[in-house]
Amino acid sequence: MKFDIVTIFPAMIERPLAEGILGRAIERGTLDVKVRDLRDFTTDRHRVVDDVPYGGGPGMVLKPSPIFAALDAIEAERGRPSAVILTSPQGTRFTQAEARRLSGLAHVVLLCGRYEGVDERVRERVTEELSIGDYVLSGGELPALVIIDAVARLVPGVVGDQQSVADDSFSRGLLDFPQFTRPAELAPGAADAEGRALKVPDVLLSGNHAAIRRWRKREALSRTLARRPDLLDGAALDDEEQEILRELQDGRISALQKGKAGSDA
Ligand code: 9D3
Repeated sequence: MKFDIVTIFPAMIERPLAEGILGRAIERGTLDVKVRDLRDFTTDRHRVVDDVPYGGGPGMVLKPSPIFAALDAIEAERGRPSAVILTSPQGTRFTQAEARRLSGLAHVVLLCGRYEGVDERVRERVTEELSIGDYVLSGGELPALVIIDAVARLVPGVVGDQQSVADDSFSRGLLDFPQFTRPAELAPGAADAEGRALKVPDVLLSGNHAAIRRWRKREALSRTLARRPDLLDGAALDDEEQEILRELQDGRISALQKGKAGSDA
């Protein structure tokens, strides 16, 4: 899959992309990512990319011409992209479903917004406008990295273990179950705030794979019920999971009737 990222801060994008799973996929050629410095598409001596807003007001606006020139250069060099995405606080919310949809495209251009915004005429060339959430960032570079990371790991061959992609909590619609690694007991005598020993649950050491599977389902469901009940509406649950969920919900209701709060465990 091909990506082009247009930004006034190429260094903000380049280093993170060279690391980890994406870095390896780029080395192998599974992903083809080009980062474009918007200033390279200016024609004036000072390489100016922004200007004051017509009508007055605070802040600066990204000029349209360098952006049009960058998009023309990308198309000339790499062909017509499948999508041109503008990152902006006005965008629709980027979700796992959006990531899945974009991962099926051959060539995606990401335009990183900055300052108070971009000249409205740029939207002529934009096919979608995406926000990553309701918080104020200083520009679209981190959102572009978030989008490329979430999309690229769904591209076949990018993540080594496709099973881990398929099992992913958000693709399944549940939060993850708790994970443990060695040692089975921490610093003999060590205890958590409630005085419990910092021990790995016995079931995980039992070798009883059916019991382990059921424990993990229960933990994932109980966490999701406690922390993100909104996710349960869209979750694809098998028969066993539906049964466990009903048990948990019943437990919660009877706990409330006894005047206790529902517990996470
Ligand atoms: C809606 C906020 N605007 C009110 C005047 C000002 C403004 C704030 C921050 C304009 C641009 C920005 C820079 N942010 C992004 O470019 C951005 C963003 C974000 O801030 N939050 C979540 N997703 C995104 S995607 C791009």
